[in-house]
Amino acid sequence: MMDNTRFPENFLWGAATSAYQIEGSPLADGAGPSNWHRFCRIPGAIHNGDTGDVACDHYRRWVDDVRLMKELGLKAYRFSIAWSRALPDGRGKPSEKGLDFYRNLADALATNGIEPFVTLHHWDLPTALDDLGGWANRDSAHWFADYAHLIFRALEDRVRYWTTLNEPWVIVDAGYMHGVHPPGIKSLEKAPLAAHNLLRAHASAVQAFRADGKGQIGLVVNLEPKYAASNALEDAAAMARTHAYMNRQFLDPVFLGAYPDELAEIFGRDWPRFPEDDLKLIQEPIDFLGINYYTRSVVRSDPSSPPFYASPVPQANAEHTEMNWEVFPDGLKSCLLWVKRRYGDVPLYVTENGAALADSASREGRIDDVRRIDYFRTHLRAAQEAIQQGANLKGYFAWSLLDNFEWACGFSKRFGLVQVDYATQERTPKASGWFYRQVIESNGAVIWD
Ligand code: IFM
Repeated sequence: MMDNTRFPENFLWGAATSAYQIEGSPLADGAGPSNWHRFCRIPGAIHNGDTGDVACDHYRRWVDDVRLMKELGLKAYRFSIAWSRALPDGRGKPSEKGLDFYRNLADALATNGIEPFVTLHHWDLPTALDDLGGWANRDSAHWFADYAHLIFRALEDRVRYWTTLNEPWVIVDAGYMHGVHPPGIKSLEKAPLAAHNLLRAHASAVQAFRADGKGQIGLVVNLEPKYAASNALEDAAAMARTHAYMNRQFLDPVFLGAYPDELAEIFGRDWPRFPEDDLKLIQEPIDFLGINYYTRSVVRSDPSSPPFYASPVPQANAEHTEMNWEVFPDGLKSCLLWVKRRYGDVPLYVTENGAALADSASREGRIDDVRRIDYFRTHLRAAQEAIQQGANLKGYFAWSLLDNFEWACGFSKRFGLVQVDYATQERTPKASGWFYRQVIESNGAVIWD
């Protein structure tokens, strides 16, 4: 009989980060600039004019950071590769120094018994490729497959878990629909092209992996359950449109071979006719799915708000994080079970989950982030309930190991298990970091205390 207070045996407990958010030294050792390096220089683009030029200085402090992971008892570490460190121009000649950074990191993780869980692309595209149209250019699928192949070969003996893209929906929605991330475009025409090319890129990289890669490979999506504000038909239809756009746009093609019909309705005459062969390619089977979960949203019909004709309904009485995201643990359970119902019994990982909160230190310097502990506790309970109801969940990664550069919000939001003092780069594990160590040590039992 399964012990209901623990997670399955060999459950992979980890924490996650991404390259641009923590590394700093973006041009060191011959690396090329990325789209984020350039975007941060646009006046007004990033809160407070912050940049990833230093961030957590992880590029120079990675040895200490691995020691910290060990101290926190992590079994796995999810990090991403900066494409323009490996290939300064995005294509062509690789940089051995850039590749060595990740080889050394993976070796140090192995020495400390920590499983590397590698993301190939977490939003930082080389500017050389951005200049060619980025993900709106059909060739991006080939650029990505070649880059992926290079990384598979460089790290093949060191890495067993791979993911292609992190949150392609955010790349498209923030970068090509609303222009608040690079490339800063607002285009109903380019957004579906970028989404489609991201899926082609993902599948082409999986094919390259099948040719000679070792281990397992998956895709990471961010899911946010949508609830209708009322039983009215218009609200249900508004909910279905936002659900199709955010949650089904990437998963339906991968698992079912077709885009949701609602997308053609949303994009109207800008919705392209995609070649059948592309949809076959996109169905290339994956070994697991990574789900990033933070919140839910409640929506209502809104005739004044094209192209979705839907608006979010604020939940005034609910608890919210500093991102103004509602704390809604049950949504994690819903997502895990929804994926199983709709797409089948694919192995799942929660590849990100966490809360941005305004932490304050006690006079002795302790950071008693009880609200973050509560966030982890309630979300892990929801994850365990999902497992009991049949979700094939294999691991969980807290977002994030360190406070870091939160994209357009700069350094104003703190998600870390470990506090970073950006003036001195001093790292201080928060109470949530020590709590998470107990979670790992007890294989989840402490979440019920
Ligand atoms: O910081 C981000 C991360 O890069 C992608 N997922 C959501 C996190 C919090 O916004």
